[in-house]
Amino acid sequence: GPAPEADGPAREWLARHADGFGHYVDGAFRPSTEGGSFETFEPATGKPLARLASGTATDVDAAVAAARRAQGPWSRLGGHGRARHLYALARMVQRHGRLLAVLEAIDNGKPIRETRDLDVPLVARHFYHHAGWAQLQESEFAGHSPLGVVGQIIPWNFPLLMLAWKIAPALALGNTVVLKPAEYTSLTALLFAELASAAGLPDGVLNVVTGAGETGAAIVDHAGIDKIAFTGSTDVGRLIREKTAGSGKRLTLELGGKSPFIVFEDADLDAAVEGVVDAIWFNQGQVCCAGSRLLLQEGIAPDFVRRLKRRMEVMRVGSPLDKAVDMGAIVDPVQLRRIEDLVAAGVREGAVLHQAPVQMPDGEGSFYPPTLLTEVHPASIVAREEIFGPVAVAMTFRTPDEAVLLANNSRYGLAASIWSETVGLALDIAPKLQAGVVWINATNLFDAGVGFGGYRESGFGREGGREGALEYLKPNAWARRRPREDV
Ligand code: TXE
Repeated sequence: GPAPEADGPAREWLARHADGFGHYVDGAFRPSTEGGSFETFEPATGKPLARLASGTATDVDAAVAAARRAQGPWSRLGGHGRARHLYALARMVQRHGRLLAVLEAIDNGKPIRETRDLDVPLVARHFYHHAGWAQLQESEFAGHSPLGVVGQIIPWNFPLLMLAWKIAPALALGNTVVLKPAEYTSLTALLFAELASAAGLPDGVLNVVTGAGETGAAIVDHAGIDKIAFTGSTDVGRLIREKTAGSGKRLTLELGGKSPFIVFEDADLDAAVEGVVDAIWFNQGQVCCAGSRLLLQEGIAPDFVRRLKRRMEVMRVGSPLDKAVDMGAIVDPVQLRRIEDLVAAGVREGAVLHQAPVQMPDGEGSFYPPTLLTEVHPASIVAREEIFGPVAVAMTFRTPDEAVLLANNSRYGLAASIWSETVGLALDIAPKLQAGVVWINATNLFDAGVGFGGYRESGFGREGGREGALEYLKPNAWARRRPREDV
């Protein structure tokens, strides 16, 4: 196969920070006020990777104060002025794309092929897209103003992409940010902050405070924050909703999913098999909108499962820096254990386990093979719970109506994917699915211009496009007294 991706520059960057990272507040890195820190590990090897500062309420307070000072000038810069900065951030991501892609692969465990060809290009595109909204702000959103200081808490499955989804619209529309990356994967956010300073982003516009759940809670509780935007687990989302109720803070939540992937008898089965690969084995299945519930029409179910098992046999699991692998490592041993426990529970409840005999890397890395569970009962735990790993669960249906019922039999409502060569059938089913996004003969497509988000326990609010922009603005009902000559 091809030579592994060169990781020299990323390792050198890490070595320069061997003494540990601080929080990025007001344009510079600062140690944690109480000196607390924690270690992170490389998912593919289990080896220590970096030492990060644990953010306290005092650290959050300093970040909020810096963001508050910066917000007036940032807002007064106007849409065109801010667009210049967003274009600069987009170009900066492209210029340092290789370094960011390698660091993301090392820190998260996802394959370099994905970070290089998807995460990083989508990040750049998100900033370009939102530079456009900044330029259009005065004309498109007349009568709206920025919210102020926003607190943003992101997960570990797409560390840099979730940073972009959060900060690009917030900054474009005149807000300033206090961002907390996930504790497993904070490195690309810290590198981004370092690069943003060098690219001339004014101090205090973006602040990054690292730490675990307590640091996130300190952001949620801070009285000086005007909005919380959260992506993560449904449990933490619920807690944040309770805590912010009545606080006056705006809130958007992007939470879990258990998205249906519906294959009708007349589907292009080869295309649908590739769709499953993308739906559930992309990013090791750690995707909020992963097509994790495979709903197969009875007539093709045995054939489809046969084809899928053959496809599983040629999946390659290995080092994230190997350019030929399809799947890298699971982000952390805790998550790996969660996947193993859920699969074991599924088997106890009667599901049949299919794991291809793919070669797994040696050593202490957190790897898990591509997995399929069949004979899954719709009421069983693996049919209901988000596994957040490379595990598809298959069920069958007879009629289109039954497919809709089964698809909607979930507390979530993030995404859905329909596979059929009959356009009339697909278009009939699509609006009946309770999902924030429905793909037809496709899956996992993202566009900076299209609002992404869920219903029900998948959360509320949209990210991307016009709807996403409005989540960072407030409407003003005001009128100026007209001078006499206007009357
Ligand atoms: O999520 P958490 P975890 C799901 C997925 C996964 C499970 C657990 O099923 O297996 O959640 O993952 C911060 N106040 N998803 O435990 O804890 C935390 O530090 C404020 C789906 O890692 O929700 C991190 O920055 N913040 C999901 C962020 O919340 C708090 C992506 C997300 O971590 C906090 C991730 C608190 N009390 C997990 N506690 C998706 N929809 O994509 C934690 N955090």
